[in-house]
Amino acid sequence: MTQAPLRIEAAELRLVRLPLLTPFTIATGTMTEKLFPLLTLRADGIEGCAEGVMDPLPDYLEETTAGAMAFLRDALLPQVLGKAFANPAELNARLAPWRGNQMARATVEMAFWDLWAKSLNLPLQSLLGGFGDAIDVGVSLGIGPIPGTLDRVAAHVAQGYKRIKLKIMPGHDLALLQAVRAAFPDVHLTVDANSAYTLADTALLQRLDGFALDYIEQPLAWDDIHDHATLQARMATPICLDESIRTVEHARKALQTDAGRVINIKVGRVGGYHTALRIHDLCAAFSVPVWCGGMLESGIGRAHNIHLSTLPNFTRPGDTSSSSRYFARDIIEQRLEATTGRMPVPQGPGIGVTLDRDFLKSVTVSAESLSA
Ligand code: OSB
Ligand code: MG
Repeated sequence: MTQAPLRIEAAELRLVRLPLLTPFTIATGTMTEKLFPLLTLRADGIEGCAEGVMDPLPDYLEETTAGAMAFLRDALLPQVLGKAFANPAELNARLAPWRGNQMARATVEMAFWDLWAKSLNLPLQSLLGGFGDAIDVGVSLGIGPIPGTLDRVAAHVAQGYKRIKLKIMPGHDLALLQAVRAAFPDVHLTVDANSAYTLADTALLQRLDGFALDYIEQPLAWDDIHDHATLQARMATPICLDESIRTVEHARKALQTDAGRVINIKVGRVGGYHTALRIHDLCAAFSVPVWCGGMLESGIGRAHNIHLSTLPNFTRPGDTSSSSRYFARDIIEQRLEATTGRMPVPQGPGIGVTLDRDFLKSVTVSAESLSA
């Protein structure tokens, strides 16, 4: 069977606002809602869908929701509308001349992968090279008072989550870990600093070695690799890089210099699957495990994350926990819920989930249709 190239006939770009059930606090600030671009691409009566993972303000990385909406509308989508692509690599080549803006370009690339998989009548995981019908998941707990955090750890351990990640920042680190480790001596525990420390904090960070953490995620600056290598040489706990890895070259430099011994792959952060797959393979070559991070995605981004997590080097539990932890109602018809720390892979072609159009309408801030 041969497949004709897919001509992208139309796109629908929405801005969607979903309230969060509980505020989520990390070192850089507190989120109370999820505001995100939702993109649908159409070809041959098929739809592919993806969401952008940028934040309203550039506090995790430098992209912003407003900037991404404009870049998508004015530049990225006009590059692909009316054009035919035989595969995602051809689409990527059209977007390649532009620099940065990984989250915006990932939105287009990921929607195309969903479309492409559906056109071939295959689940996305099969096209990506993954297998299996469920993945191991952990949970990421935001910053809050220690007693409440202990309750949240207990609740998620009881639900079977395979790893507990605690957000930390200066002033909210050692006492938190002492309390959690005392109460849960055997749980797989990690921390995520979202770039809140510097090498001046080396002595404090070395004390984290006493808590048997699986890894410490992104302790130093979001655009740093070099200082992470210096820190890794001075502590036993593996460093896991998140923000610092936005390209394959970043991953190569980090691996070659031992700046990180685990990598969090967020497909949105690295510009799409093309780069995510290459980082996955490069890490495997260095015997460095990866896992799939999250950005409090709706069911669309969550489904993408689950498919990616079925690749063989995703050997650590990801952050793709149950949708019901974040939202009272999601924008998809299916439910993405973990049981005993296992998240089922949505079945069917592409990402395997479908938009709940009526509910989506009620949470849409703006919608525009673009065609060639
Ligand atoms: O650093 O992994 C992060 C959420 C927002 C911004 C950055 C991060 C996170 C999370 C939550 O840790 C992951 C999730 O549950 O989606
Ligand atoms: Mg992180």
